[in-house]
Amino acid sequence: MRPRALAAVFALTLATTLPAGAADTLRDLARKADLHFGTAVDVEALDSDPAYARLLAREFNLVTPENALKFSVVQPERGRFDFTRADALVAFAEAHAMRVNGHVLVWDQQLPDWLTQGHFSPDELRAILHEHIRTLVTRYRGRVASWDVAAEAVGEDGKPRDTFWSRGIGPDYLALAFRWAHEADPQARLRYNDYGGEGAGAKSDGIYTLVADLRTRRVPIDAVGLQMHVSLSDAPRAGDVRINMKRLAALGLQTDITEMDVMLPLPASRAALRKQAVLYGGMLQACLAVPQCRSVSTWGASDRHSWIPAFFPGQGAALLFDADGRAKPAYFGVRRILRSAKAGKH
Ligand code: 9MR
Repeated sequence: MRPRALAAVFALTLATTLPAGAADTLRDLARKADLHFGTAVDVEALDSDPAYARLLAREFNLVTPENALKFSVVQPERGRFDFTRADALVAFAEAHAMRVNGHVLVWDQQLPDWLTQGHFSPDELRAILHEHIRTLVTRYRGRVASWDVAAEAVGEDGKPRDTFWSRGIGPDYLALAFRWAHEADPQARLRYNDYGGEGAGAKSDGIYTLVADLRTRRVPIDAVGLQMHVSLSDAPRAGDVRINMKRLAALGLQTDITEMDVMLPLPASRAALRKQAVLYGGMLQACLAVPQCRSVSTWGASDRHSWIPAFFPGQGAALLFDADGRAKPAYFGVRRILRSAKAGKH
């Protein structure tokens, strides 16, 4: 189906299925708190699972394609770009007044073989990356409000990671990527996005040092994304997250919680689901306490479409809705906090 036609179908299904009391959805409460509430989207499931599409449209006002804009998906052969899935998501978002976050321009995973096996010189790699960024960002100029320009470039020790791009182009690849993205869409909000550096510690300090250096060099970076893939036993303290957001804000940077999920051992017990709700609520409160924190996104909407069970066997139930789209304790907790925040600082 063509993206426009797809969008029309979604608009129709939404109009006929919104429950009573829909004004109390996450997206409406978030808007009143001057925040966006988002999710990663499995674009294939948009087609095959109408209940999933309805859930997205009802609860979220910000979407990130989970995989549709990754290098190997969008440029499977050199110079041949495939925007089928990304276009469908952008059309869906426009039909439902959602913002789109583009994900991700420079990352060292999900790279196509033609690139990783290609033995390119540094100049050739620069040209390939420049062309890739220019093509994607130009195509969605004015339609994709923010981009994850670069992701996961810092190691656990806080030092820059050795990646395909740093080896191939040299350490300046990050600054170049931000400059090229800015040239292609000067209005887009440009973000650095990483995991495991949300609170206190070496990695968080390393990310801070990296983005502070970019700011000093007048590289066009606007925001830092804190991914927040956590478990009950391994999550940062919400107070440390708030402090980290504040020091990033002092550099002139906005922040977002970009990929939150809280994995639980399966089957998830009631006690674990309650603790999960507390964790989600604490991170949302950290964001609400810092005016520069502009959005909270989960890495998926329902447990039916989540990366966790495939990557961490025996774990799952990480999101706000269960596999049947039913709201979990974490959803009600988040909603309660948003409701009380609506007259807040944002
Ligand atoms: O959820 C994504 C999964 O479907 C992909 O197979 C995987 C590939 O590595 O990437 C997952 O998303 C990642 C995101 O793009 C960047 N941050 C970490 C996310 C979870 O691995």
